[in-house]
Amino acid sequence: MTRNYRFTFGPWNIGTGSDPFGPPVRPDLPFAVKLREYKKLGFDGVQLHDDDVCPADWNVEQTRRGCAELKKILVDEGLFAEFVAPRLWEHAQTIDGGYTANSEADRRYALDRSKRAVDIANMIGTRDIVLWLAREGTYIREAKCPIEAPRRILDAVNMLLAYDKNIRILGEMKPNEPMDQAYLPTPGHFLALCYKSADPKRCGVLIESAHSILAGLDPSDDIAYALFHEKLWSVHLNDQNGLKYDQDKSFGSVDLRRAFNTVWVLERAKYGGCIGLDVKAMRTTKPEHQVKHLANSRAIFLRLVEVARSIDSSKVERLRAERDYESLELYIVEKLMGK
Ligand code: GLO
Ligand code: MG
Repeated sequence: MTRNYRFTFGPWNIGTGSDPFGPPVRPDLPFAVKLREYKKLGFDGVQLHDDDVCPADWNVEQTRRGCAELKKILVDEGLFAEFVAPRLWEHAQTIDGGYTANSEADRRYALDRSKRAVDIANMIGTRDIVLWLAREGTYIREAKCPIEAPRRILDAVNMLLAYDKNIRILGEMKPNEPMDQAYLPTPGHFLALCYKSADPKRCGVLIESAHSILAGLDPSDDIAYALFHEKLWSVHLNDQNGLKYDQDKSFGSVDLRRAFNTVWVLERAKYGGCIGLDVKAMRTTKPEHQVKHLANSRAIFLRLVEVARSIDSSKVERLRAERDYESLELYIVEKLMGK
């Protein structure tokens, strides 16, 4: 059952519970300790920011050593690195964004740091670079030129594609938070940019459920659209209770039918990428339970795979042909209720 799917998450998915209104409520686990949890939880690979691997201000030699050390730990633990994402939202030079910052010096910083993320990816053995364009947007519309902004993002993508002829770029789009309005707010926007890039074959998307929901879209339809383009190269599955801050709730915990449709479309398409679970523990979670949200999300995913595999597709086709969507709905809901 599990053999088709490889599960991944990032070190940020085991957290201290701090939020904008309060300090940590759980101890901050060292990265090496987090890495020991992966296999125990049934996960196969690690998603990484550049500075999860080593600090962003390390020189070439220090970076090379940092990468070699992490690579060795990954090999020892039997894990692989899924992707590297340049963290372009915490440094002082990314206050106004990375690629779309108004300051030329700040844009240069973002480009240099992204190239370094490619070097890190090569050293730890992955060809996938994820761009979550956190601060590429505005708080007020007048702050930046919305025609120039996508051009700057495209130039950055092209620069990375030219810098390394092997890497792939995966856009992870999100409509808001931290910005009021993000540029390229949905996977559809980024897919259009892929086709304008210097090498469309190496440009695709990572789709996160919560981000689609925040954009008012259904994650399974967003995922299906990227599958149609053969550009769904990773996912961040989680859940989201309505239009508010990005919650990263456990997969399927809010809307089981929405989660089922996500799994069902991945199953039908024989999706071969990783199942990333970008989930956060509740702030109320005790330290001894702080990885349960990961185990639970994986378990819910696998349970929904079983449900998807138990669907009688000829029955679905017959009900579609008869336009009997009332019966089709009851059939699916009863499946979800264990019948
Ligand atoms: C935030 C994003 C973020 C990314 C991560 C890797 O909303 O989901 O957690 O997934 O930085 O790109
Ligand atoms: Mg994410």
